[in-house]
Amino acid sequence: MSKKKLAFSGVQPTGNLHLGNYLGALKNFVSLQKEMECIYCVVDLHAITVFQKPEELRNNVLETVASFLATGLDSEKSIIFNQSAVSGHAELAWILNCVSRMGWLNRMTQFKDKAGADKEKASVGLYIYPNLMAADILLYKATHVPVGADQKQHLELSRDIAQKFNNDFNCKNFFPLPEALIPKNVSRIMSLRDGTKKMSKSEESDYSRINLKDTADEINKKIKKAKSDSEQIPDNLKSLEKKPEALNLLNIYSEISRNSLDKVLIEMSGKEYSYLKTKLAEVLVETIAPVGKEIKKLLGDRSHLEQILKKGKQKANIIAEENLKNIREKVGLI
Ligand code: AQP
Repeated sequence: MSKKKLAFSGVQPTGNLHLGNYLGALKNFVSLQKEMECIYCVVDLHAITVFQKPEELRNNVLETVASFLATGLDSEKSIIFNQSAVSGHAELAWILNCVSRMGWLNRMTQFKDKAGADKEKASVGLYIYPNLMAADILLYKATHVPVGADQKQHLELSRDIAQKFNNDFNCKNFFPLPEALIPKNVSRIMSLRDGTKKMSKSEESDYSRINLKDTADEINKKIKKAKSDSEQIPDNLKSLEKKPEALNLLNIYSEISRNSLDKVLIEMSGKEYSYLKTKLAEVLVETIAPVGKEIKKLLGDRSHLEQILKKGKQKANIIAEENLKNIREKVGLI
């Protein structure tokens, strides 16, 4: 087995990227560039498992690339491309559909959440989404996958699929078992309106999230309106157990201000949440508003973004084709 470390991760072009995507995934993408070869993919085939308007999808792909660059990804260091441009993703997904088991997919909680009450009406693509995710990762024989906590179950499935493929085709260690890299305290940033739901692009209320494109004014307004708590800030985590909104704000402040949660609790204990909100808005404006400006600037030159995708596609395709050749051979495809 090759010992080379390789990171792969994907982001769906389904709307404005937000603080959850940034803290849960993108921030890690950037730091990994110093440690290993990295492949970051705009997963448009995943996006269409739920209907997307074609024109919006095209724009969202470019906007996701702009967000990658604005948060610090370097297209010289990392391979940046869109999933549908490398057909090997779809081909390997089909092969893995035949390796993966119905029982495994039936346990996936994201399908249950996204399909909602009427599962009969969900697309087949949404159901087999985790197999495509396994194909994304295994196509490059990635060893590390930086993701938020919501993707943990899918990643475990990718490992099971890799293991079963290696067993079925008698090729021990052919696919490395990919390791999830999930940040500790910010693996699941919650909605600003409901601390039991994760911050999400598809949540209807824009006040539930901080978008990377938000202006200083919008950030200030959203943090001011964020749900918190009527009591004073406690000095310990135990007292926050039943206060998910308050804990979420403290967690975000801790991460953005680069102080441990313990230190933040010492700084904040006994104070009103309005004090925390003022401080939080300050650090968020400092960190996120420049990212938003950069995204807007980058979107002014679409051909530059298209060029990055084109170059990334060429590089990704070389690795994918080489691996696919071996995969086809293992499976017995001529
Ligand atoms: N709230 C979150 N906290 C921490 N990490 C998060 N991620 C997403 N939301 C949070 C991580 O961001 C990466 C890209 O996610 P995605 O856009 O591909 O899909 P998603 O997880 O389905 O994100 P959304 O915002 O909830 O999109 P929609 O609304 O379209 O379903 C992943 O690594 C994810 O873990």
